[in-house]
Amino acid sequence: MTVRRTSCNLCEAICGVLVTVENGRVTDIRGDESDPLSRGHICPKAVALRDLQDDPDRLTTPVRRTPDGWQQISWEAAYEIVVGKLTGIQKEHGRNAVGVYLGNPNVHSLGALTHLPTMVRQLRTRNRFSATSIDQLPHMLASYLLYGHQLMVPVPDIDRTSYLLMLGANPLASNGSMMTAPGFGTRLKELRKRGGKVVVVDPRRTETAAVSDEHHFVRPGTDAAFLLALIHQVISDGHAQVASYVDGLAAVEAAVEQWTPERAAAITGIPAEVIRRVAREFAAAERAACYGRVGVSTQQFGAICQWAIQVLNIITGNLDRSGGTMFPRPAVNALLGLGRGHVGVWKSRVRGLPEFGGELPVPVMAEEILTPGEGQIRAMVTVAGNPVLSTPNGRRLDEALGSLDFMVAIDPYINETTRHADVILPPAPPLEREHYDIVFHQLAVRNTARWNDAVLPKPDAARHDWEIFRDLGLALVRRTPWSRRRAEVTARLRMPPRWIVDAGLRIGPYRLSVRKLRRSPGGVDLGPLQPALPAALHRKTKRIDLAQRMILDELPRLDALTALSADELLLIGRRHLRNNNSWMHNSARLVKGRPRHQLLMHPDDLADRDLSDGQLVTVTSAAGSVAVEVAASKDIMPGVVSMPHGFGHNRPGSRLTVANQVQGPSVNDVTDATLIDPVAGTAAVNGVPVTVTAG
Ligand SMILES: Nc1nc2c(c(=O)[nH]1)N[C@H]1C(S)=C(S)[C@@H](COP(=O)(O)OP(=O)(O)OC[C@H]3O[C@@H](n4cnc5c(=O)[nH]c(N)nc54)[C@H](O)[C@@H]3O)O[C@H]1N2
Ligand SMILES: Nc1nc2c(c(=O)[nH]1)N[C@H]1C(S)=C(S)[C@@H](COP(=O)(O)OP(=O)(O)OC[C@H]3O[C@@H](n4cnc5c(=O)[nH]c(N)nc54)[C@H](O)[C@@H]3O)O[C@H]1N2
Ligand code: SF4
Ligand SMILES: [Mo]
Repeated sequence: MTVRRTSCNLCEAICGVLVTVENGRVTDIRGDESDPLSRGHICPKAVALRDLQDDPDRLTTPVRRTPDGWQQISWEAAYEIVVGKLTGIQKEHGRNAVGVYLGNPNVHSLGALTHLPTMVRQLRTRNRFSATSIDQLPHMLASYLLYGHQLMVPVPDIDRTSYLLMLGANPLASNGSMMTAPGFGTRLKELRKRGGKVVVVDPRRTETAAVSDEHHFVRPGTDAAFLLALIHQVISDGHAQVASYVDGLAAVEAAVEQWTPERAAAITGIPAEVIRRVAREFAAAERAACYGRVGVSTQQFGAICQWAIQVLNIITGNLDRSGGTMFPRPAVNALLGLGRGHVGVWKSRVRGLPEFGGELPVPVMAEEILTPGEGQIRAMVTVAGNPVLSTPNGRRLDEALGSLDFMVAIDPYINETTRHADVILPPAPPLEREHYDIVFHQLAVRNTARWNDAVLPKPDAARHDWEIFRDLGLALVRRTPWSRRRAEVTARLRMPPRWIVDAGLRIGPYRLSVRKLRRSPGGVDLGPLQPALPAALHRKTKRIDLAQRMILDELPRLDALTALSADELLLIGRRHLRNNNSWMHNSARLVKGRPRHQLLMHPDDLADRDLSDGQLVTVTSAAGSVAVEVAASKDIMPGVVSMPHGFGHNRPGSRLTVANQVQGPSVNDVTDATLIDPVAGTAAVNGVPVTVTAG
């Protein structure tokens, strides 16, 4: 029996874990007390890491779809089919005829971060998509506009703050996002024990709201009005003061002039006196941080919300000071590996939505496959993604994937999306990989660093994800004429992830190396976050301009928001501690307990429609409808219903062993691909108008 150390990579909290291995099999997983960031915390998902390892559903060799079913093939044969098909289709129909979707688990895998972008670049297609545009795109846009780099994202310094204002986030279920703060519940307790205050704004009284000082219901999709009114109040109270490197306050003042707390109250449902008081408390707090996540990103005013959150922190002097919102300084600078960003350099073919950072927004993916004409997508590459369940109007995408000439999925499972693939290439599971977290140290509430050796050996016949990207990338680049670029790409693809991390550590601010980190397998503490502005800004001027035209020009759109009405019903999402997006529903250990896919609805809304708790109802939007059990809940705002995403495993051909508890429908069969935030095309899956009827 041996105990090995690694980190859990299933969410953004990157908890250190101790894995007990007996005779080559995992027998126990627990928290690693010596990790300076997670301090021993884990959640139930970590324990399911062993299920991924031993999962009978998991593919261990490439497979090819044939008329007689799935057939195992060798890696070499698989690569030959994939590269032959992709290059053939591009030759005939142009480069953009191949589309790519990169899903969430890629940001949790070192090998995907080091090798996937290089492989994708060899396809030279503009039809690139990822989970970003149904997730954190508004954060990245705000960071790009204000700080000059899409990944220069400040995080709330929750270990030192005295006032945390949280919108559209439920870290007690999600374990935190765009904010790596393992053991968030404990950190929240510590905050309140210090005399600090936590205020939650959410259309549902969430698990996080339940352990906070205050919770306010907000009508979905209207947070922008609330935030602009906070800014209005701070400025009109004379409490706004900006650092010497900040411009544009006068323009912001003019832009929010009409946004009085009274006007915002009528739209949001949050009383004017509460808005006024929260603004004053926030401005007066010794150290305050405003933070907003999925609920204020994947909605129609997501970009305005994320900009306004930054503005509120900046004008109250809380950006870049301890206890406010701060920029982490990780041992490997993730900003170097990714461009600063750009927006609107090209547009999607059918709807004309802008690219951001080289990607088009996911709400246009299905139409780009289904609409004939030059530039139509005829082949797809999906990597660690299940967009049939994860993106709006999933049924249409499902149909679109079925119409392709060719599809390859790099994924360990045959699921709702990958069942459409002609070839599936399964990577080795997380416990067989080495890991350094390039992305989430960049978003962590404390500077730490940790290298993980693989816990278990990879069988010889298996391939790591980076080896798959390397081999595909090499095969693609080999088909191009010799050039210096080709030589550089070849060298980069051949470099193992460990070398890339080592180089990043050596040139990083702490001059570390993989060898040094391996001496402290629980991780090293690099201390609390430090002020970094204005030097760290990715702008030559070293100045921040609040008056961003892209945002200010969009504010008049808010005029269309009407006062709350009694007969509207808006659908929002939710997460549960024991679910993980669209996968892991085949882990018996995780799904045990009561079903949790129900539509939550306020008892008054049920009564108004003669519906009763537990009954089967139909939820209908402009995009489609699903049948689901309804559960009465006083914790949801009247006029709002909530359903989690990632369910809908009942599609034919999916090969997952899914228990009865997780047989709910996919909420994204109801969400609408035409509902977007037009600023950057982010999918608005929160605040979808629906009706709920019996049956
Ligand atoms: N309505 C609604 N929809 C949402 C959301 C919402 O709140 N509401 N949330 C959105 C958000 S924030 C996100 S991030 C997306 C997530 O949606 P996706 O990008 O689809 O990501 P997952 O659902 O995590 O999909 C995981 C896929 O990756 C595969 N996989 C797991 N591990 C690995 C691995 O190590 N390597 C490879 N190659 N594959 C792996 C799984 O088998 C599965 O196919 O969903 C979005 N969809
Ligand atoms: N257990 C678990 N953990 C996860 C995941 C998971 O699937 N399961 N997914 C991971 C991923 S990919 C991500 S991106 C993160 C997300 O992390 P979080 O953003 O913390 O996740 P959610 O629980 O979806 O919280 C969103 C909240 O927004 C609220 N909301 C919806 N609409 C609105 C609105 O219009 N205004 C306001 N103010 N609130 C609104 C919802 O009620 C919900 O409470 O979680 C990550 N962690
Ligand atoms: S919170 Fe849970 S899922 Fe997230 S990293 Fe920690 S143990 Fe893993
Ligand atoms: Mo996400």
